[in-house]
Amino acid sequence: MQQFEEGTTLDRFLLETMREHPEATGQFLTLLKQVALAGKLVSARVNRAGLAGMFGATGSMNIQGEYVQKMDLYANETFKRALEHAGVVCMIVSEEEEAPIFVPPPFRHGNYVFCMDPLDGSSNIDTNASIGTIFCVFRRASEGDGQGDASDVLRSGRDIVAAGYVVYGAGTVLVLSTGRGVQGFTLDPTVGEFFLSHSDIRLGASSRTYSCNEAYAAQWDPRLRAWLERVKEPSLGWSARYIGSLVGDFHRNLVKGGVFLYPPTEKAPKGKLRLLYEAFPLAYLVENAGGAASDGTMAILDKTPASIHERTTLFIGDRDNVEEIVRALNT
Ligand code: P6P
Repeated sequence: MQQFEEGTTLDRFLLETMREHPEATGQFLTLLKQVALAGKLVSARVNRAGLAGMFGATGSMNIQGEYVQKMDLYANETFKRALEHAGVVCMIVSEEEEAPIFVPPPFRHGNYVFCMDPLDGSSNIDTNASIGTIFCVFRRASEGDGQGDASDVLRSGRDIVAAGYVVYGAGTVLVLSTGRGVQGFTLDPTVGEFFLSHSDIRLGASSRTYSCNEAYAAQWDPRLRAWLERVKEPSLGWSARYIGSLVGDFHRNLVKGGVFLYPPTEKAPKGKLRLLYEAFPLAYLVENAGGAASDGTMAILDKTPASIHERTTLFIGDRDNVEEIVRALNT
């Protein structure tokens, strides 16, 4: 794959990458550019949420039974509009909407399906912790050129053609993979452009950092508790890092190494995180960066959701660490 020097714009990177696909119609390129546009708009609003009366909850609850933050709604609408107006999708699935979203007239349908958590970790907005938009893209599987159907999203994670996230933190970074490695682009808000800042993100084989909410450890499988106690042996030199915002925790682990765990709990017996628009995208990224993602029995990307808001257990990060956890759970 062509190497790009840091400072390359996202647009040039996408154009050069698409040149490697002569059959490309330009819809894929347009889709990713629209994601970047929506990311810029959400970034601007997140960065002044406290000034624009955008802190706090709306008072309503979403399908997940979580209080919807004002910024959740803004992010959801911004990404929907950016994708619907561009004629590149035949359906959108959002954490914020119970049913799939179909492209309204007069906008055209496109060849792709977009699945997103528009603003993950949004309960952290008022604390200024990193939050983010997580997404993955499928080519449509359904016939015809009208709206999509269940076959377009209730499918294996191996069908994903692109995935990424926009993390709104100290800076705004778009991390993206189209199947050829993982690249990171940092937004320069003074010029409104994403520039290549992480040209080839690769995970090491293992790390000594774990991310989990240890308050729930008493509810875990005892074999997992035993693994956690083993890594706490002082001579091993492990450390713990946990923000409670999936994108923030994942981005740190992707850039510096680490393994994230969200096992089943009494409150979330199938795990808390959603398969289609949280675990799938991050699993696609981590595998393209040399890492691994599992639900404790199988690779996340080998799963097929039975419903669009299906939850899953998630172990994700450096390959050796994930494999060690899976072994511990299967002995
Ligand atoms: P807990 C945020 O609400 C979220 O969905 C993820 O971003 C985060 O990883 C997880 O929940 C945190 O869950 O139970 O530790 O508060």
